[in-house]
Amino acid sequence: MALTPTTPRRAPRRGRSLRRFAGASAAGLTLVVAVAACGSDTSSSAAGGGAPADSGGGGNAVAIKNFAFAPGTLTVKVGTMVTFTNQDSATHTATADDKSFDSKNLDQNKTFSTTFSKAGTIKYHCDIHQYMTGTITVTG
Ligand SMILES: [Cu+2]
Repeated sequence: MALTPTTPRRAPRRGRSLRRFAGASAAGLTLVVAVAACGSDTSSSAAGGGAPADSGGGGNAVAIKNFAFAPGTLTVKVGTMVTFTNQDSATHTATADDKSFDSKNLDQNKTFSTTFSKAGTIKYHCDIHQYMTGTITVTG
């Protein structure tokens, strides 16, 4: 006899809590969809912004390729660091005619970086193949 009144009291409580749960999960789904939409927008705009920055950074790189410096003439601003990368299997150097910088021997895929702190025109060459020449113009 004592159990009979208890059962109907519990039943409505379960019903109410189920309805509350259903409402909460519907709201939760809406939030998940909104967050997912924001996430895809953010990643696509970030990828679009990254590409121009990367190509801009290529302006102070010199490749040593097919027994030549590329580009052969480079103009940079004072304080710019220039990186030479030897892409040949042959060893090369990037040596300033006035010896203001000298990479020494660069094997394949080795890099040498130097920073130009003074305005002027610097001619350079490969110490091993002296017909390989390049020019860096540093502007103030
Ligand atoms: Cu060389």
